[in-house]
Amino acid sequence: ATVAIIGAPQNRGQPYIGTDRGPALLRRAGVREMLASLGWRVDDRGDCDMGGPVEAGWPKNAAAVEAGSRSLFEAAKRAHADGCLVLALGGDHSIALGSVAAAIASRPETRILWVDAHADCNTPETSRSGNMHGMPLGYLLGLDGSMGWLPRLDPRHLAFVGLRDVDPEERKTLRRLRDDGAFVSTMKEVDGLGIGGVMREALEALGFFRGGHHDEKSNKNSPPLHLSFDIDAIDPQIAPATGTVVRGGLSFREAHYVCEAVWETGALGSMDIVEVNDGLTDAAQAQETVDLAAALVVSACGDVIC
Ligand code: DIR
Ligand code: MN
Ligand code: MN
Ligand code: MN
Repeated sequence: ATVAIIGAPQNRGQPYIGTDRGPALLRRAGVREMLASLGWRVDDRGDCDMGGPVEAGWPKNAAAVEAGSRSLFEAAKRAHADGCLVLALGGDHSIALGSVAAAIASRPETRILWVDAHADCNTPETSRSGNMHGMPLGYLLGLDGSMGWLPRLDPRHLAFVGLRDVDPEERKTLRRLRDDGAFVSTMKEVDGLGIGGVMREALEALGFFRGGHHDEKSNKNSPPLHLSFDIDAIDPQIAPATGTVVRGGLSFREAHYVCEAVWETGALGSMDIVEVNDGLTDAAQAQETVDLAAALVVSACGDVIC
């Protein structure tokens, strides 16, 4: 089986320089070699063009973010058409506009697992920051118009894990999404149920059996799963090198468990790893975060002990 790696060095979806270095940092951390040693054929398709310069306006850098996401959309669709597991290396989370859209356009039943401290379902209207990395789900769900080329994400195909920093308007949106069939969980559920319980509920809500591909109850005919992993879902003590740190996040093991549980569905079709930024901490903290991000990718791609 082949994993296609696509770099999406976007920083225009949020205020800091540095997320654009994510793809290079993850490659340097050895993602490709680690995936190869798991038995994957690794097809690194290089980086997409992330669009033009910083612009004024609302939302901020709308043209560059849309253009960048659209070039990832096209590249990811080609990789899906080639039958690859599609791995998008961010970049800020605005790139999910492209990667999630490509997954849905390629296979409309795709389920989305959104692992993040944030709900990223603002719209230009509800956003207080104007930063588009807080809006990809708003656009994908069509909450306030959309973009002409974006396919529509069905809220019943969406699950959140790790939430803890959600704007007031987004809270209303989350309640509506939950009424419309999305699975919404926060760090409170991780505390209450443990990460095992949360992942079981999330994957069941999306229609998967946990551990299915080892069991008779197989996920063979299940829809594909897209994992969109924002590194800020993890506690900043463990993953400090990111732009919007929020205390009280996933532990090292909880983050790995999420990825292991995703792998064990046997349904992983695509993944994003986003929001790593080595420009905001000292070098050692940055490297720890990069190495963790790389390890999580490998975990989701089958690095299970037995
Ligand atoms: C906030 C922060 N909800 C916003 N979002 C972040 O700007 O819309 N997402 N940091 O990762
Ligand atoms: Mn995010
Ligand atoms: Mn459906
Ligand atoms: Mn986030």
